[in-house]
Amino acid sequence: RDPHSWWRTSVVYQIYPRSFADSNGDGVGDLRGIIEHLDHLVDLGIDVVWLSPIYASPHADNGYDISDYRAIDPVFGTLDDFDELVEALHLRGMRLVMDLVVNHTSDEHPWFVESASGPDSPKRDWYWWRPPRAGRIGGSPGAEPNNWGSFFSGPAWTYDEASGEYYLHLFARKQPDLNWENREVRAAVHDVMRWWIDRGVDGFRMDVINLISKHPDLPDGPVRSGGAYGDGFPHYNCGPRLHEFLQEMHEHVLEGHPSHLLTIGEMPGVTIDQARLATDPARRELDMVFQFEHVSLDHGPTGKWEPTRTSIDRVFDTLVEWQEGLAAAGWNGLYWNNHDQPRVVSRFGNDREHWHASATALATVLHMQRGTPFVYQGEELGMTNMPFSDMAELRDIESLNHIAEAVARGAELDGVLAAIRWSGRDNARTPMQWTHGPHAGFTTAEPWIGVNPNHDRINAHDQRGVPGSVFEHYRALIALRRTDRVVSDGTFARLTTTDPLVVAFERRLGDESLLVVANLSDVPRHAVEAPADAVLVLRNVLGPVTNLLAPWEARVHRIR
Ligand code: ISL
Repeated sequence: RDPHSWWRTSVVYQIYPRSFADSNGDGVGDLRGIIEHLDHLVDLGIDVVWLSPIYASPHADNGYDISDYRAIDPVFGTLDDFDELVEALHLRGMRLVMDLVVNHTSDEHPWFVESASGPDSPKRDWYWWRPPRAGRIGGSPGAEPNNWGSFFSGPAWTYDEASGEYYLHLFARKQPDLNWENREVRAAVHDVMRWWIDRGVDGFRMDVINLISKHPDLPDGPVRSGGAYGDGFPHYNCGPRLHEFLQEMHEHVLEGHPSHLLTIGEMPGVTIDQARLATDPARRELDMVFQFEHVSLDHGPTGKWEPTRTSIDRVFDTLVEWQEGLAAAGWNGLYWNNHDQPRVVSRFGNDREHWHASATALATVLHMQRGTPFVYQGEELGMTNMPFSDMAELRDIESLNHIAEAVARGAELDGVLAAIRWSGRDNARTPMQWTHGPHAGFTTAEPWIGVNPNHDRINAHDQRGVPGSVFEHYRALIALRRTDRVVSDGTFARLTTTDPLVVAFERRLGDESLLVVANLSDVPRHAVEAPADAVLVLRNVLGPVTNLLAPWEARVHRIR
């Protein structure tokens, strides 16, 4: 096979280092903790590890605010630890993908410090500085250069007294946006990428890369009734020069590498058409993107803090649209979870009565699709959302800012907390559950965020090598992708069913095919019949195979 398309048969495991494993007893996960647990990834059959940011950072947003792109934050270890990790992964046949966070830096990055030193700074133009709105006094309410809100509450602008100007930050005020219009900025990013490639990394997951090209006029966005800010999204999502910037990066940094550097663009809000443009190999931009449609269906009209129930068949419909939309050109990044999303078994499954079956059914439906599956740490154990009961247990800046803003607006704290329990990012960030012992075996100290009390029944120790466990089901799914080319290369076709909660699809390559059938509900339902000569290759529940599917039963049949 073509050595350049290794990524088409790979499964990626995302590590959120802060919450994975603490080796030095300070309550925070670190690089040596990862090195000590590589056997877990080997057992699972992982090909690629994606590390959330480990660079020097003030940690306003847990490392997505970088103050030095060429240094490891001491809380995670040293460059020596990093080199050792790369070597250890490569030795085991795994690759490493780094998080590239270059839509913004930390406000403590020397580039921004220099830029903020005054309007004459040679780096002034590296960020988006603008005077107050005409006729307004800087720093007064409504004087911001435009009406955009930040993703993390409040306006997208912060006033700088010294220069009398504002700087743009689509995220927290400690995350100023880089100005990609400036070619020096792009060259500096390319340099950072080359530096890590020279150190042996195998690719990049690019944070909110669809936001790097802003409409240079920064126009106001529409304000929804009752809303405090305008929606700037149309002016910076997949902006005018996005594809040019991605092609330039490809040409200057990625092309000509002896193997193939894996690139994954995180693109909240991206449409199928935009994703196809970004991932069509002929256009030389990215290998795949993370889209967000299927994880936005339970957001209400004002977003994630107004969660609504969605039905799982809508979620599946959406994934099918992406399968079909990227079938001819482009490639899907497949995921249920990451460090920003609530846990899938709690969100779309049933983490009470059907915890095991729903976790494994959802895994089956995702992993049998065409694309590259991502497993987020703990997902392979069926880790669940956290029963946060008090604000003091939360750590995420997005949630904390939202509470402050909502309460100031007069909202009841209980209602706000209920929404956070459903949608909050800290659900994904509780420590990895290694054992049923103290702190789930994550640390010997007080962990930086509380451990989920259910680690007494959900943990790696009780699942690895135990037939029928969630872990072993993930292992089997990953193994099937390795051994069966129809899983990686086959076409995808949805099969119509009379029952919307029973989903079915076929993967086909030449005259081999797989039939995937799943009951995505809490009650038994009629199965889609497989041909008489079909062989059952994978199933997530025990008991005789009948024409009824048990609650959340999933079956994979091979048909020749
Ligand atoms: O979870 C979200 C907020 O509701 C998402 O919109 C998220 O902010 C978005 O997916 C971008 O995420 C990435 O960039 C952020 C960082 O906080 C996230 O952790 C990261 O994955 C800013 O760097």
